[in-house]
Amino acid sequence: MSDDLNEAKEIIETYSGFIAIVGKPNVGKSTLLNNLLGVKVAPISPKPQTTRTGIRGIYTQDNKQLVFIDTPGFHKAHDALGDFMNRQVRNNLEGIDATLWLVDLRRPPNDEDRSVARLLKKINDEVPIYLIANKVEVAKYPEEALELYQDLFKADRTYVMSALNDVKAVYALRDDLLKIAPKNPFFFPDNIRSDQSRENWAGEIVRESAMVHLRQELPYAIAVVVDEWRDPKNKDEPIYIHAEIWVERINHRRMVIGRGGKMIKEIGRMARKQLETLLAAKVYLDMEVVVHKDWREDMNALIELGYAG
Ligand SMILES: Nc1nc2c(ncn2[C@@H]2O[C@H](COP(=O)(O)OP(=O)(O)OP(=O)(O)O)[C@@H](O)[C@H]2O)c(=O)[nH]1
Ligand SMILES: [Mg+2]
Repeated sequence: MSDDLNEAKEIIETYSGFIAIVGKPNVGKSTLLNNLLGVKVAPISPKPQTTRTGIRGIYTQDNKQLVFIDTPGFHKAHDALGDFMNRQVRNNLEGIDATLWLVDLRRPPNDEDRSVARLLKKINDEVPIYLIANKVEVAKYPEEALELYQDLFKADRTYVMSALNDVKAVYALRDDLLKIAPKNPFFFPDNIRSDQSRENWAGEIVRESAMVHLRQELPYAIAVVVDEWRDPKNKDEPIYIHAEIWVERINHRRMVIGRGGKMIKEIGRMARKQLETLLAAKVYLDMEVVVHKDWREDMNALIELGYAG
């Protein structure tokens, strides 16, 4: 083969790897995913169990591609939705090239961390597992906590960071992961950042806002379906998005709407602002609160929402 041909062959050689992000609820998995990508693909909230499905976020740099899989927080399930979420974690640990195990350095490990560690022990030995010790900037005893996590499971590497604030640390992790991506064709086109439809993505932004605003059990009794998205004919007009907010009972509906519609207005305002910033366009967000009795235990409803299988 001539030198020219050798060179050409090198240029088209591609590397691509699947990387799972796992940990108990609320440790910062989705925050890390969004910051690894530099765009918001996954919802984030201060409440546990925000992420419900395995969301793929894709990062491409030259001839290398990383496919990150953000998983729901692994937890003790209490209903069919919780079972589905835990299954999403287990299923996404197959066929991967590396795992990022996130923990919250503010506290020592608890039972949920111990269940995650048991899950990690079942992963094929050849797959590297990186311990990401997160929230270091707000941890009082980071060294002591880190030691306890390291005792739980012997990871191949450890990164101590703030996924929220320390972009440099996040990018250093990303650079290391680019180095271990195996030789593979790209699994996604190089301009794609997520495998979600735009409707699903917008629904997650609305659900994120609902989770932030609602209290007690209510955030968990909500699902959002975007069933209409209309791009405007003329650029000065807004994008029209219709979102159904599902609740389990009539009294939930009352609480989501709030006195004089105050709560739904707040939820809508925050969601619309986010959508407008992320889409760099005006958005008309039309929301409707619908009662689907006990949808979290209703297999047909779970299938319709994509929370089954
Ligand atoms: N101080 C601090 N807060 C963080 C950091 N990373 C994430 N958070 C916050 O922790 C909360 C949970 O973050 P998420 O990214 O939704 O956590 P998650 O692990 O995806 O949660 P689930 O989807 O519920 O399992 C949010 O309020 C984040 O802003 C960090 O490095 N430092
Ligand atoms: Mg999450």
